[in-house]
Amino acid sequence: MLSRKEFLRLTGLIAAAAAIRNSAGSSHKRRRGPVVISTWDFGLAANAAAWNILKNNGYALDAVEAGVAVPEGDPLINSVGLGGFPDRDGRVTLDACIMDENFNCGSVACLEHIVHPAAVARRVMEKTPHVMLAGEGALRFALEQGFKNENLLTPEAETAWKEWLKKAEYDPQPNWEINHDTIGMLALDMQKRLAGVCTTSGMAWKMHGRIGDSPIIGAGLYVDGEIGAATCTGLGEEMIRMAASHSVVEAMRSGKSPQAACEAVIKRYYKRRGNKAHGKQVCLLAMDNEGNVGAFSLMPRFVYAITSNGVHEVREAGYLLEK
Ligand code: SD4
Repeated sequence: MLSRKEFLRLTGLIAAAAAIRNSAGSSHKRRRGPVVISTWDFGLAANAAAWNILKNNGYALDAVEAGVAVPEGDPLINSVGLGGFPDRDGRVTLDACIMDENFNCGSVACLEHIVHPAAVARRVMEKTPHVMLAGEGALRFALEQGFKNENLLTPEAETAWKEWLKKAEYDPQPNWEINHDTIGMLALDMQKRLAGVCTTSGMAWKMHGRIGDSPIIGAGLYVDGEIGAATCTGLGEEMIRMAASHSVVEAMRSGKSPQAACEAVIKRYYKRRGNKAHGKQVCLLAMDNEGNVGAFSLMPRFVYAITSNGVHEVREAGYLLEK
């Protein structure tokens, strides 16, 4: 676990990185040893948990599951797991998926009452013949698997929801507003196995039953152990339209670096969506099977956490549009 002092020192790196608008986010140097990256600065604490597994020659899949369990269990994070902001009916519904290096994958969507949806997604992958379970069926499966039924709506989230109800305006904002921030995490272990996970409470005040990109294999997450992996954060509807994570992996397959792949996918999205893309945030994070990483977003302020060689950093990604 990072101490608070260490955390503040690390997050201070954001300011330095922000000065270099388009150069950050890329690393074409070949890395040795394990690497873990995750979306946003809360990824630092998640990476630290994943790193404890990776540095001891652990499995990338175990590392990503353990990593995202940190924000999932943190009631102060309003966009993932416990304490996530609810939908417009006051229900906290979670989306998550997980994928290993060999196309094994599992997913849960619109799951209520379970703090760790990513762990449930892994059970779907390992214990069922299916890839995806949703809603009531996902909850029933989680309970059968021994997960605890808990109230995920914290007093703080309930107060925020009641405040929202006064006007009840549904206005998805880019991610520097507090209403949505997903954690997507990608890891490469010492044996060069790749894995990824994506977990979220989705957009605050969404319609009940709305499912974002985060539990959708190919949209919120995609892993191909022979090529690389990608994950996303931002407005899920936009990521689904462009099959974002799969598109990034396919761009890497065609020879692009992780950075070039993220940039190409964002540019294509913007070219095709034009004005409809304005005001919407779309953020991509990628790693190839050598541990080189890339990140790029449509609009500014996408940051991600990276840990390699035991060094934890937050970097700001390059972006296409000022606003
Ligand atoms: C969703 N993609 O449910 C998620 C939210 C998110 O930064 O990533 N926010 O649309």
